[in-house]
Amino acid sequence: MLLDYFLIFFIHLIGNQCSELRDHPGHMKPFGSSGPFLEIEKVTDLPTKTFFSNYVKTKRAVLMQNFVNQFPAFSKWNDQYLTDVSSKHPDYKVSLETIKKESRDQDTINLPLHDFLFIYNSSELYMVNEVPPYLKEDVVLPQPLQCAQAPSVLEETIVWFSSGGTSSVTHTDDYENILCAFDGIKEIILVDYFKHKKAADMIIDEHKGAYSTMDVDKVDYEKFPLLKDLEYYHFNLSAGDCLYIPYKWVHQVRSYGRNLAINFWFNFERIFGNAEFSDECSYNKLDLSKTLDTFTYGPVQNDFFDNFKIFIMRQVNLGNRKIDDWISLILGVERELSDEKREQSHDMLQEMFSLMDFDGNGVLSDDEVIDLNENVNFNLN
Ligand SMILES: [Ca+2]
Repeated sequence: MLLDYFLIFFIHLIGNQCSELRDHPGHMKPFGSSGPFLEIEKVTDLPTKTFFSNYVKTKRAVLMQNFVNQFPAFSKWNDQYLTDVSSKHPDYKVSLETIKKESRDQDTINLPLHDFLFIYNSSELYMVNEVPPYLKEDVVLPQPLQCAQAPSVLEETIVWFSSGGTSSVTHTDDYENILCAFDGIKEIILVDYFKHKKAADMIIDEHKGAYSTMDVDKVDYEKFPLLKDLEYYHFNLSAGDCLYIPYKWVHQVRSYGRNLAINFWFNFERIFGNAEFSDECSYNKLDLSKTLDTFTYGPVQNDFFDNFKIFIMRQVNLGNRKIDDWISLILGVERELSDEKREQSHDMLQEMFSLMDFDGNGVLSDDEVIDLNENVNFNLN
């Protein structure tokens, strides 16, 4: 009798929740379109030290207005100029996506840039490619990455070029990101991962590619019920502006009009613990001579220990500083483990953690991670 009562109660509760989700103003509408909305912070000047201490370290997005309109690429990169320059490099091919509404299983093709320019206005083609070597002299390193050791964080610089009408999946990046618009408008939807961790982890359901399988034009609140808890930053990124998207923040991007953007992916862990910038980096201005052809950058080959340390730094930077964070992080994704293996892993993690937590206070500090060295005996049994 009592059981029947509870059963009816639960069915009622679940039923109510479903109809509430179906009635949500955002149900079957574009991702993020129903709000609630938050106001994105805006700046017109951002020296390196301020950028790292106020935004990268604290994981806050910021819109940087008029940050690239002095770059040669901003004034020079019309179709004629790009055709002339790329015609001199017919062997260099750029990678092109073949449909404007992003699908991660779509085909890509490779063509010289001048061939793309000839057809991009009448096709679905979308160039997503590293800044070609012959164009690097037109692209300046953004102001916040210019001072002292900051340029060494740069991992990849990607050009996004289409005739507009593109729409990305809802996703997160593998790196910190500065996205700069050179032509056209980008409509951005951003979600603070750190404020909405549970919902964000549920929405980004394709873990390997770090994206969501949801249809960005028609989001299903019944399939992704925690969407109801999200708050969104929704704004346009105009030509000349850059946006800092912290690592892990969820974003979705649409583009309008001839659309040219460059994103600067960078790896904060490369200067983790070494980011004590001098005073000069509190007021450094944009130096137009720091173009991408004047220094080398890109992925670095690390040995096993360096990669391990970067992994730990990244986790600490994401706020995973306690043993419980580590257990849920590692054992949470290993769903297939037997109870015995789970117990063993649990003990191993605990032992590893206590080796890293040098002062034994149960919390990994920045200094403990910086001081971590190969001499710590990680040969756990
Ligand atoms: Ca500690």
